[in-house]
Amino acid sequence: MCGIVGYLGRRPALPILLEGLRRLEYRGYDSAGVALARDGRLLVRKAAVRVAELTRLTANLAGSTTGIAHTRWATHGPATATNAHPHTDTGRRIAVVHNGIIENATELRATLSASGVRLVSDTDSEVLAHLIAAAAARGGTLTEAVRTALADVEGTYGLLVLDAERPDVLVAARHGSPLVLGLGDREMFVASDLAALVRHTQQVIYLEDGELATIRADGYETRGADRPPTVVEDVPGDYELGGHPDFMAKEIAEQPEAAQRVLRGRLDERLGTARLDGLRLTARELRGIRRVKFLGCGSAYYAGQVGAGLVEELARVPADAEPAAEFRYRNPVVDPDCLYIAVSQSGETADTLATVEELQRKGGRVAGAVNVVGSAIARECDSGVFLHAGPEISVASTKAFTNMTLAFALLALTLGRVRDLSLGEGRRIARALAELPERIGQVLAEEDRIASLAGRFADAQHVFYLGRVRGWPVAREGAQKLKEISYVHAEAYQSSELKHGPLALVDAAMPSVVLIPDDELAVKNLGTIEQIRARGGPVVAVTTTGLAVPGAEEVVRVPTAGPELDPVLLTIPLQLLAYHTARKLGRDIDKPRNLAKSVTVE
Ligand code: HGA
Repeated sequence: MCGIVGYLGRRPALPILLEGLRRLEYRGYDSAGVALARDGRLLVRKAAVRVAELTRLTANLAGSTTGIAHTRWATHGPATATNAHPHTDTGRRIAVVHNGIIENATELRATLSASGVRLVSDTDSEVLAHLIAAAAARGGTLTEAVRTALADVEGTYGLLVLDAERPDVLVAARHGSPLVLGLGDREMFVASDLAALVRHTQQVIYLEDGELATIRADGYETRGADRPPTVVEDVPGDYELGGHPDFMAKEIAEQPEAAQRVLRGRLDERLGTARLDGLRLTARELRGIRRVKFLGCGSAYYAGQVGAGLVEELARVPADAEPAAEFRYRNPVVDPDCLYIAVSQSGETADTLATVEELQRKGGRVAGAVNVVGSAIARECDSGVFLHAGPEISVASTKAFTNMTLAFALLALTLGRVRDLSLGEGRRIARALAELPERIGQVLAEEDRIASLAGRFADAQHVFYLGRVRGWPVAREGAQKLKEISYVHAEAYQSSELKHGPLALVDAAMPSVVLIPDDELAVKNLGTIEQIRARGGPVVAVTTTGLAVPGAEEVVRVPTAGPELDPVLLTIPLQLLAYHTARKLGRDIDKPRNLAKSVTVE
């Protein structure tokens, strides 16, 4: 999605802005631009180009210490130079960069046009520049002008405003789209994402929703209460490849350490339980929970489905997962005894955030399962579980997905142990969880062998991913991974559904990946392989060591962590299969077409 960077201080702004945009490239974008204030004028360069090209286009723009910059992911109007941000008013006094959607843009455009303003772009965002310029022309501070203009605006925004006549100030406003201020030494940074800041400062202020900040080189002001800066843990290396060919490879490889981080300090092997202090629930309150519902989008939803299985299995509490947007729009019946878990890597997913707000309006109890500390969902839910996966840059989720499933295993264990899960069983699960990071490392050690299978998928038009019960969410996540980064059509089905329709598609050209956890359903899964083989379909079985899998042409094995936790391990080879298929096809792995990392628009 779009990225915003701003700088105000004692150094030349341009290199800092461009470097910031480069750090935000991973989010996906189609055009880029920058505006600087110099000698009372705005210098603007923008085009439907990559940041490297923008750097060439701006080579002659030096000499300003204040500026704003943007990478656009179009929602209104095609990716052209005119539609790229920053947008300016007709007099070129005000420049704005905007993330989000102005919902009443059509009406505002009509009103502006009627008053003689000539709009030059197709975007919703341009109206902001004209409205702010009109307010600024009436006098007062830039902050007042922005506030006045926003009173007429409906929709979502992360907004940063530059006034050519007042280069000592920037104004930032947030409503539904994240913005974070970075505090430097006589310099201030602004960005939509920490990635653009951590090279310069570890001290940040997350703007609250509805907040408007006046930023000067020596600090910032808002109407909100003073708050101490958050000290971020991320370091610049988190945003660098460190010898890996791309971020997805790096993030897959990081999973053993990432898994250790989500478990650290939360497992009690002696008492066979876990501690999730961030949930802020006493044992009695945990016992009072009668249902658990996971809400997320894409991989976060599939991780929630793994979580729901674990909660039902270990705690015998009814649980399910649902796409956050579906839940929100069907006027849900909110159950006061249900624990709702909002799952999001970025913590900024617009659909999930809106779901949290809907739940809170209806008196639901909602906790976050979020990777980014300080993100909107993390702040909106006053309780939750941080995923501690570290920054995830690649659009396709890997380590965050794994950490989601592990966090949910901890939740299931906690809920189980305040109910009927015995000490012995609790200890078995806790031990298996403690060993999981090492087991993940063992799966990763098989990468070359798994990579050798990728050719089968690279040549295929369509691939089935099949699983039942514990294997079903794994199959869904596997299919999702393949389609999003390789663009090979992949569909997941419950193995039991195959013969009720999809089997008609199976032939020699359609490979199937069959998930076979070593559980009581293994025999049934072996039967699924037979059904496919009888129709000439090639089969890659993904299973645990020790289980004989006759019939499959290829077998990928993972060490077992016990039937309950095997889904976590079975996911890892599917990440590698998707990754190596995408590599064989020469795809842009970290930035697949049409997708963005954190989906901050509806
Ligand atoms: N609506 C604006 C900004 C889009 C956006 O925030 N994408 O993530 C536009 O289309 O320019």
